[in-house]
Amino acid sequence: MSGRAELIRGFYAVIDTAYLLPDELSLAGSKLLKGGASIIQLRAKGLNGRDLLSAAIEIKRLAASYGAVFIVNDRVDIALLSEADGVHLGQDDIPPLEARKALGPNAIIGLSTHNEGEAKEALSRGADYISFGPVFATATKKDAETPKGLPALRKARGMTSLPIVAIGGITEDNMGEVLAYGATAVAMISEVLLSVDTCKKTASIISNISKIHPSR
Ligand code: 3NM
Repeated sequence: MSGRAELIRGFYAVIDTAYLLPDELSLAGSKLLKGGASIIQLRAKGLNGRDLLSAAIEIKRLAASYGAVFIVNDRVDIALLSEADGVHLGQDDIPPLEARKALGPNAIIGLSTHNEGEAKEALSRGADYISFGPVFATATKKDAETPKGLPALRKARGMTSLPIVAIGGITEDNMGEVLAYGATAVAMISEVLLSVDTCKKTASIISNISKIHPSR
């Protein structure tokens, strides 16, 4: 397990090709970072390897200049080549322990979970943090499972000592409840990327999280 997992808390930003064209990815990264994001994941389903790697290298450079953590979704190869801080893996992706062999002991490795059993197993599978979702209904992930709800998030909290990034339908309005039910961090995609001003929205979310939960 990486000692850097404690960096996973508060607002977890995601740059997603669900809402951005390939040439908009790094600009979105700058806006999120200017707004104060300290964790940024690049989630680019369907982007070819060449374009994905070049976006990852650029966003890693930007994130590093702000001292922010940069995580690549799914792709261990792109995480390695872009010198990302970590990778976020689905249940059916390369297993976390195998990803660690490639990325090394300091890599921050996240694992998507959708039920109590997956949350419980994540630590022994080598994850540094888990995501749990979808907490609420989401239009962003087409194959998302049915919403799990806040009580399921609380149960997942009871199953693991790892940081939990809640995801799915989270907004600035409901994030306080999500944190109260045990999330260590809140991931929001459409709420931020579809907002009129991504930078201001990010700053507002971060300022509100620190008011609700000064420790996050
Ligand atoms: N993963 P939004 S839900 C990428 O349940 C993703 O694991 C999920 O997008 C999971 O903040 C989701 O726009 C989409 O609802 C989250």
